[in-house]
Amino acid sequence: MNKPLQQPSAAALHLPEYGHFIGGEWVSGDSGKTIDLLNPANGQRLSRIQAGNAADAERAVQAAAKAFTTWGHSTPGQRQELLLELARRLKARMQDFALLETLNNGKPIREALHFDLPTTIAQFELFAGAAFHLHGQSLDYPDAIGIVHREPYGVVAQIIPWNVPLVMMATKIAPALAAGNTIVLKPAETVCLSVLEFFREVADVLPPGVVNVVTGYGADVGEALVSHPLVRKVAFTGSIATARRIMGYAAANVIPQTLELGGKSAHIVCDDADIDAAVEAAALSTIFNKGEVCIAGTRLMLHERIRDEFLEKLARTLDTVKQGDPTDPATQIGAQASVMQRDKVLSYIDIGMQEGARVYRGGKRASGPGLDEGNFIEPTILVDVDNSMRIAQEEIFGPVTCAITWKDDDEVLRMANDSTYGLAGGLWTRNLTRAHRISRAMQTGTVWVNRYFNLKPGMPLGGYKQSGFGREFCFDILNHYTLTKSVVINLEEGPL
Ligand code: TXE
Repeated sequence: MNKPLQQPSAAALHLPEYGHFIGGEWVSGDSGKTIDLLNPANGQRLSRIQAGNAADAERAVQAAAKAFTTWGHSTPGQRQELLLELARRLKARMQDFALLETLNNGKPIREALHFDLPTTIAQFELFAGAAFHLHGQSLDYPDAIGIVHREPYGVVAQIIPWNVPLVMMATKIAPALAAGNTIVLKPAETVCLSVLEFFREVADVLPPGVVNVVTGYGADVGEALVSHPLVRKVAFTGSIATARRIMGYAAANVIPQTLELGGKSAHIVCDDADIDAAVEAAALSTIFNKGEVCIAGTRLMLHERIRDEFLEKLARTLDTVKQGDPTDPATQIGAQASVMQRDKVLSYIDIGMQEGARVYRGGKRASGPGLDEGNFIEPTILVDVDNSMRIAQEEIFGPVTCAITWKDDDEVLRMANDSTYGLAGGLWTRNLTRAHRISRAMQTGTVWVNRYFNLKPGMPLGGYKQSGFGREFCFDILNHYTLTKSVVINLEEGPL
């Protein structure tokens, strides 16, 4: 981990100005306008992308619709081979892709290399395996045979955010491709360098039009895509506010959606927990991807008997965290992905102070050599937090952990479930009965017991309540990218 990496510099990668990727070709946008992609660690421009509009979205949807006439009849073997080749191409240039993710998003290179890239590759490998397992069904009746076919939808629109762009891209396109759909993908306008470079890398292996990428602002491209009459399904990861808009656009053609909308996850530490391990997990949950993580355990619920010891150890751990140049392999926390996101996080810390919370560690912009030009925020612990405060109810999406104290299991469960979100959660206890009882009662899509962020390929990930619907990272998502068709063949001869 501490060995210096042989990284090419951004300049050595010869980053072009990226066009839209439509019908297998790189094309300029209709508007002629571009958007700068920035390095959040120093504000410097890395590249430019097209500021797309409805005309670009139209072109991309038409290309996807045309491609579906053949890709919709592809064999499982063709789909499996394509997905494996996408994984191979990522592996072959792993360090380049990790570097691009780091440069544009601000995440530490060690995370890009050891989390983002392996997780992205795993999605392609997982769904390559699934291509042969889209089974239909047959049902026998005395007078008929019923066949349930499983068919792709057709053109799917997928809109992804900026926090883990490669992971999001793979999570969306791998199952949709495995199921035989064609795709128009819209990455986030602030962070999409790695995704565009990935399509440059794989342009020669993707049949034209099977995956199209249109860049630009959500309102300009997103609405046109989601409300297009040829689009049969939408998948989105982002904010609840934008999801509500997307649900509105999708209503025009009554099309289904898969939505992953963030969280405010409870990370519960009982008085019988392995404290040191839980402290490590809480520290990681605070700093991982600078807190721009939908599944982070941002509501740290500490039993009153261990609260003081826990906070002291957590603060000491965060004091040792190395913050700075995200491309340095020793860096553990980088820069917030955009100025907007940095300011949002700082404004929530202010809101917390007004609500009566107290800063226990951090609480402001990080300063010092190499930090002043970037969007760096100190790892922050807020204490005296009540679960009803805005800082405990709303997604801050930064390196800010809100500590809440509790006395008994019923109380902590009430608080954990008192949230409009329900994406993930954590629980630390050595008592097996308590582990089962509390995890079963938590209203959330995932609960990790005695290790946070314990993501396993194949385990469903998705939300309860306003964290959205649909389960990704697992074969269940294939049901979201396919329709069933029931064919009933009569076996009786003669008139009724
Ligand atoms: O999200 P948006 P933003 C949360 C997190 C963050 C907040 C705001 O709390 O601070 O959302 O982030 C596209 N029609 N999450 O403003 O707007 C947009 O271009 C169609 C949680 O970046 O939801 C981008 O591609 N598309 C989260 C994508 O939606 C539209 C990850 C996400 O942007 C659109 C990110 C429109 N009208 C943010 N407007 C998670 N669940 O992990 C925007 N978009």
